[in-house]
Amino acid sequence: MQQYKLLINGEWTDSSTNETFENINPATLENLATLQVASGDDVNRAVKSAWDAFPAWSETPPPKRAMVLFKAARILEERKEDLSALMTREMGKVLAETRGDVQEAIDITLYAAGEGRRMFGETTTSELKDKFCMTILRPIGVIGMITPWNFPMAIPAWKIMPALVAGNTIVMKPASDTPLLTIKLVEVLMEAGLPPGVINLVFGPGGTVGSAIVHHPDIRAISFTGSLETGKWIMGECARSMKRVSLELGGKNPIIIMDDADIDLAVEGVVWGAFGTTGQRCTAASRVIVHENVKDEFTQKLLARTRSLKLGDGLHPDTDVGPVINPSQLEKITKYAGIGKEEGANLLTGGSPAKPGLPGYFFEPTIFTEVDQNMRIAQEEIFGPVVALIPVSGLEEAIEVTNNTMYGLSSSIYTRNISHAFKAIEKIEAGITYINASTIGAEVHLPFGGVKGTGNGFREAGTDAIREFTEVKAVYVDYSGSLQKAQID
Ligand code: UN1
Repeated sequence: MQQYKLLINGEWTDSSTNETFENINPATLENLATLQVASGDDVNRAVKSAWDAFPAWSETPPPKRAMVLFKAARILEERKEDLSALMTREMGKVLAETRGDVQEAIDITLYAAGEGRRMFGETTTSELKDKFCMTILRPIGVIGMITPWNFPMAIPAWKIMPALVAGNTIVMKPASDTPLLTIKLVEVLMEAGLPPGVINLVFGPGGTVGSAIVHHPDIRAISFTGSLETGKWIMGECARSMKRVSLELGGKNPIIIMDDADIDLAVEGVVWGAFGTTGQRCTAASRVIVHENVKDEFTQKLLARTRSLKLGDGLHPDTDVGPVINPSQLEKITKYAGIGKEEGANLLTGGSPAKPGLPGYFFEPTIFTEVDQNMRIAQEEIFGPVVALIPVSGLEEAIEVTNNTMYGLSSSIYTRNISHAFKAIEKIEAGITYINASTIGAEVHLPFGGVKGTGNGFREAGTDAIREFTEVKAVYVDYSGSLQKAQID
């Protein structure tokens, strides 16, 4: 059994605790590896190592930093199959999706590498003669990153790659359920020539290791993807030390189905959005807001498709839906199925844990119908294969229901009416709106993030990728040779 130590200054070094934790396959309960738990002192060492590496890395020209990423992308492409299979074993989702996760990591690596030659500022005029004005992008310093388990490689890569090109150094704590894929990603970067100390990895619980990162006085910014609850806590803690923080939190993502929609297409979109990744995406479709004129046809077709889904080990080619990540998630999803019943929603199918011949953590794909928009199952993020169908009588009501949530990440409308589509684009409060496509599958060259409780205004990937990890400096060059005074008549 492989045991992983902490990565500090380019070396795998023993933690100062004697504690370890296990990395478990959620389908088979096979133990894949053990990992050492970091202490506060270990986090201090990691932060020191990141600062020691900072001067040389931040002074390396961005196009040169980017060359490490181009090389890393090539290595990731060569290893895509092996990494995907390992990810399915570690995280559970089916092989087609773990290939997608690795591909997304490759895409952002190439995209961020390209940004090495596009770190544009602005140039502008001055209100004074013989004076030149511009902005430049500067690295922030040491960044603390805390990542979730549902995209074990793509989400760490969304953060790491732009931060590196921008010249920062990193202390990262990957999710305790899926550290292996982050380790593999960082190993690839080191093979590609990343200098020691530029990325440091520490492992262990959020309550101790995550907290030590959040509270560390020498970490300048935190980038976190995870739950709203933890995000709020991090933001509050960072306020005390004026630490910059970017948050990507939950979603309660709607699909609106109008009575002019292609119903078969909409059914495929809902199945993919609600049950793909076993519903464990922050972009997962968890509310279906369906026009009453097509409700019955849609519901029947959705039920038939849902019943045809096969649960199992994601490595098996026949499996459609893999396990959920761990026992506490299984318990949470089971609890929500109970809440839905108590609230008076109609449980159409599913609602219970499943045992598809494997000992792992499976839950039946679940549909509730006749859901009221204010029920807890229509408001709270369940993060499992559970979808709530809410009937509405028209577009206006559909948009009202859509926006009746504390979140605002992804959203979708199925309609053949162009004016419905554009009204939805305009009125839906969300960071992402899809027309005639599901809520999942954002591409890396567009900004990713959401409004309201989903985040704090930052976007990852896309044209904002570098912005998340840089400070803007305004520069004034006065070549008049005399004292010129702006704003003074
Ligand atoms: C997430 O669930 O946290 O758009 C990220 C998507 C993926 C990323 C999801 N590209 O569904």
